[in-house]
Amino acid sequence: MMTKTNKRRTAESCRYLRAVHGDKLVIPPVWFMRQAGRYLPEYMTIRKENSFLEMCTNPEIACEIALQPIHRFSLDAAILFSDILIPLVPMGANLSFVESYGPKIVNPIRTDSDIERIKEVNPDNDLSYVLKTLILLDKKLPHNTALIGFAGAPFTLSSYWIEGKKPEPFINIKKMMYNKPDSFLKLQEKLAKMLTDYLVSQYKAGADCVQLFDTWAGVLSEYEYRKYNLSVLNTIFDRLRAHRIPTAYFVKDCSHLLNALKELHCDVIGLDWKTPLGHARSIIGPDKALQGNLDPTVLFADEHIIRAEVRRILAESCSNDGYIFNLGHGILPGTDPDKVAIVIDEIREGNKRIAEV
Ligand code: 1CP
Repeated sequence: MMTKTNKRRTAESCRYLRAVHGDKLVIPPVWFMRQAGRYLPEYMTIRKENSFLEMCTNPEIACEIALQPIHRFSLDAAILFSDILIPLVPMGANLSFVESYGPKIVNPIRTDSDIERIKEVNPDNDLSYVLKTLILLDKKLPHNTALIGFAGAPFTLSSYWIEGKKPEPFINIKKMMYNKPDSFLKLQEKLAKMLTDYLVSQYKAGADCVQLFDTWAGVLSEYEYRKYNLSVLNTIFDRLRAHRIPTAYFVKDCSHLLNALKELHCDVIGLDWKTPLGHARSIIGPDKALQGNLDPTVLFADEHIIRAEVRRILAESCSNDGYIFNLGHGILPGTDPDKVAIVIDEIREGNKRIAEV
């Protein structure tokens, strides 16, 4: 059993964890969703020699890639290098990542017997390379840099698995949800069981907090989100809370879901860029930290625009206890790393410059 329970990083040493616990910090902690990967030249150098799956399954390589943005930008948190779809492989998905196409699963889940055939996963055996990556990262990260583990949430994972590819326009998943709700819920429950075990193992291997990415759940109405998603998510968060594991949850296109998100049993809610932070705080209340929400395309604008947008978001968040700066979705391929550095500079140094004037 790969266990690392004495945490090297605590809320005392680590600004990200302080914000997760609800502390108000004058300069908020900052990290970026998808901060390792295709926009970094040092990632592309390793990528030329290896397939994406080789990179995810080799702990030394995965550790090196996760550290690349930390070395370049001194962020407040590192995130495991892996992918949300990786744990579907030991469950039985025949997954590949195809150049200029994205993920492809040639045996999608469509019928009850497909759901019956899903294999139980033992993360310590079946996903040991992920846990080894976390153990390496745990040793190498400075004490003030949090280590975030992650997984995809059940709805988002099943959207890829049922469609077999990038899920838009969500026809097959919604067809199963409407026509065979019991089968759909059975699939969600199997995923929830796997995810709970997987995230507990990630925590024991060294992660300080775990984030569930529910990228596509914004295609559900609030009614559907409550009917098909909320309680499945809360069974995961309740089990993680029983282990005292800090949890974060991100859903894109979430403006219509804020009242439901308030009811999630997690510590941090990540917001997309279309949702005003102040409005989200007024609905979600003071009990959760908020994370977000610069539009990732702002990083393609000129420097003075980027700095003004960062200041606007900081101003919106200033009354927030428990706030973590991030983008409203992942960094886009083609982003100039120097623009990422400008965002960080504005967060950390901008306040001081304004005070000096
Ligand atoms: O070809 C390559 O070089 C691989 C590109 C790549 C990378 C770098 C993929 C394929 N996944 C990843 C890593 C990854 N994915 C990370 C770790 C990197 C980091 O943040 O530092 C994380 C957290 C993810 C999460 C992920 N994967 C999400 C949720 C977050 C989000 O962006 O919404 C999703 C939806 C995926 C699916 C995925 N993985 C990769 C692709 C091309 C896709 C499909 C995206 C789509 O359907 O549009």
